[in-house]
Amino acid sequence: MDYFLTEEQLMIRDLARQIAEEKIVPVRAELDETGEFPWDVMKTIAQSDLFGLFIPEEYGGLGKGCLELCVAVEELSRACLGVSTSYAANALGTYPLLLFGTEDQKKRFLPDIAAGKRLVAFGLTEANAGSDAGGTQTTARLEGNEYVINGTKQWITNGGVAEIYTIIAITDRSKGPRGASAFVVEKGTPGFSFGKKENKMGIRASATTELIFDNCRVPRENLIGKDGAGFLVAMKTLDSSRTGVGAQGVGVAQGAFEEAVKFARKRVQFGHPVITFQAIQHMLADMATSIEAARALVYAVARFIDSGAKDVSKESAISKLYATDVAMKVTTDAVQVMGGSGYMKEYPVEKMMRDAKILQIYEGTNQIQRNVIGQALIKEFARSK
Ligand code: COS
Repeated sequence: MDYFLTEEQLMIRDLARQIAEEKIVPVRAELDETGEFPWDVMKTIAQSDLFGLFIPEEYGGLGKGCLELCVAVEELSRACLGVSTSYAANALGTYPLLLFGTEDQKKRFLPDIAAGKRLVAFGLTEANAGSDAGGTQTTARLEGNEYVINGTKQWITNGGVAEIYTIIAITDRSKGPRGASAFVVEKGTPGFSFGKKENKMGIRASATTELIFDNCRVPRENLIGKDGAGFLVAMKTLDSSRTGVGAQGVGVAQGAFEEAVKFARKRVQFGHPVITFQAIQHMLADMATSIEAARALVYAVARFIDSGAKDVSKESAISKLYATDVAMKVTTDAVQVMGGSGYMKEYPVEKMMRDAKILQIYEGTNQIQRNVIGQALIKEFARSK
């Protein structure tokens, strides 16, 4: 289907597709097996300027928006969700600086991020603060001109490999969600270390660790936005990034669908290629339909975000919810179409199915997306009365 992408957007898609096919497909099974971080691929992405896609030109980026980022993320995800997670998490970690950073912070950090010289991670989740983002226990105490951070963040994508961390910590517990603040912390800051690397079911090429803060002192200038604005920074960051998770869902679903079609054309049973059987055709038809619907939704929401709309919570949750549920269904069905072969590691679809599961969990579980959508609807109904 034609989504009327501009020449430039098509070039971005082709560039990301070329990197995916030439640099990611040949190594994805090995990365999945070893759990090694894809440094070589990151270097190629950096050379192609794709890290700077969504960063304004004045800070060394290409000045594009959410749609271009989604197009690139989709193509990388079609090849490997582990690699695309490392790439997309970089954008997630950058949004707090982009949306709320001071001019000085932007000048200090964005050019290196755009050039792919330094990776970024976003640190919100903790042992007791996952879906309940307001349950943050990590603290930041102001002492003179420094904040002293204490606590542990959990399951942080790009943990250990990133140089720049945007994190949420409580500066005033008595104020509830309004007592949280956002900070930027650089790797190497005394008192900041990493826990063990997690051994995951999928997206194994991506790095996931704890962030440990033990009397970690950062200058006051590292506060992002106002003291007490941390919950808002986190929510606006997630509003901006969730459509990208939807794009990951479209990409991995597309990749699995293509593998299933390729296989069904070759596999012969009862004297015929299995693609000639209606049972298989109906599954492929449903897969193709849901992928197209998910892509149309993700692109539409990305365009809505790029239009400068103020409140995109509901729409971004809708796109994440729908496209990632599609990803889980389509990758599972791809394994089914391929039968015993689909279950084996010789083919990439079992990995795609394992990888897809995280999309329904991270950046807010799909149950939380329904809560966000439901709350937005209640507000809309109240306004329309
Ligand atoms: N934009 C702006 N403001 C927002 C907002 C948004 N997207 N979401 C909430 N707020 C505001 C609310 O309006 C409310 O303001 P008031 O105090 O003025 O009423 C305040 O923030 C607190 O909101 P709420 O009461 O809805 O907070 P909850 O603690 O109930 O949490 C959810 C809301 C569940 C939506 C939030 O905790 C969430 O998104 N959780 C998932 C987090 C997540 O994605 N984790 C994954 C790890 S990060 S990769």
